[in-house]
Amino acid sequence: MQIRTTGRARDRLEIIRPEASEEDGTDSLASVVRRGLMHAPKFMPCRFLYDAIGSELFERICSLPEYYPTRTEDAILRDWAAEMVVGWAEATTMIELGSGSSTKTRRLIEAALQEYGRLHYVPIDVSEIILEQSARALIQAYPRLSVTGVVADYDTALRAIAGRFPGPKLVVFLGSSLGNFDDEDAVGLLRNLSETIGPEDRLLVGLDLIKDAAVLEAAYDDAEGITAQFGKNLLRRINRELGADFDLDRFGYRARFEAARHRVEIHLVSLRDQVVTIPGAEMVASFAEGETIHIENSHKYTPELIRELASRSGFIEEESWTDPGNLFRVQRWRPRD
Ligand code: AVJ
Repeated sequence: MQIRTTGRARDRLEIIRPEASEEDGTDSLASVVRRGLMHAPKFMPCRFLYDAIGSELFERICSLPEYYPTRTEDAILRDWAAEMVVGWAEATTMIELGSGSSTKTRRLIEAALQEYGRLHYVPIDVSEIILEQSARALIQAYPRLSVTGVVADYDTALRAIAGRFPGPKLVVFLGSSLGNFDDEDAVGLLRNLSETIGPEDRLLVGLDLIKDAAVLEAAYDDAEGITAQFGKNLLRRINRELGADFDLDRFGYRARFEAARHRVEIHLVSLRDQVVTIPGAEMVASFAEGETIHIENSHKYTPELIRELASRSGFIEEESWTDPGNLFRVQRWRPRD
């Protein structure tokens, strides 16, 4: 479908829902629960944290006093967005991985509209409701903006849009979202990208920097307990969707910075010996007191680690921007020729 870059708002919006291919294995919750809870040690992939309630809790996390990444990155974008989007002769397509509510991205959208007069924006997110709401708000707010929203996981989405948008592209990957991936998976995803985009295209990545462990741990275990709720919501989701009988009061929450692995590791901790029945996954899970489910990793970087990641993934760092406190870093990469 061809969409127009001016005119009535609804003519400037399309939403596509590409099917995941078999090999992308967007596994069902049941199969992931079986695999993860039978494994020793127990684990769950963090993408299951984001159901409707989880996405809402994450939005709340973003404005917590302890959770500095969102507002710090936003301040960097506020100060430098104009520099981040320059370098092309014509209007770019801006592709965003994990767009969420696109709040911070408005800085980049406004800067690009200023620079090129128009912009095509391609937000990619697994959450259809959030994607659609924010896309509607954006086209209402900016008459020279057109949007193709892609409801899919990253690999599926990138495959679906490959070759679809001619002209220069800026791919943005903000909020330290890449930090959820283990090193090898991050390199895999970035390599896929470096094969999709051309020599003139650029990648803008926001990553969280290594700092004092107490600051990092507070950011993932806030005083109000919102982040703990976000983690424990996974159990509530398994109860609801798979008919399980997790008692949330019998699980604690733990976030620790593991310096050697340069990441914050997040676990749910069984507060006693207990047995949980999960009919939808056709299993029973036993927990010893103190046993954990590893639910998330949030990787932290140094500038050297970031350059190393770029290089292993087929990119070269072109420019970078940090805040005065050196908490967070946004960098622009170009494909290595
Ligand atoms: C969405 C991966 C950027 O790691 O900081 C925040 C997720 N988890 N608090 C992060 C998260 C708990 C967040 N990312």
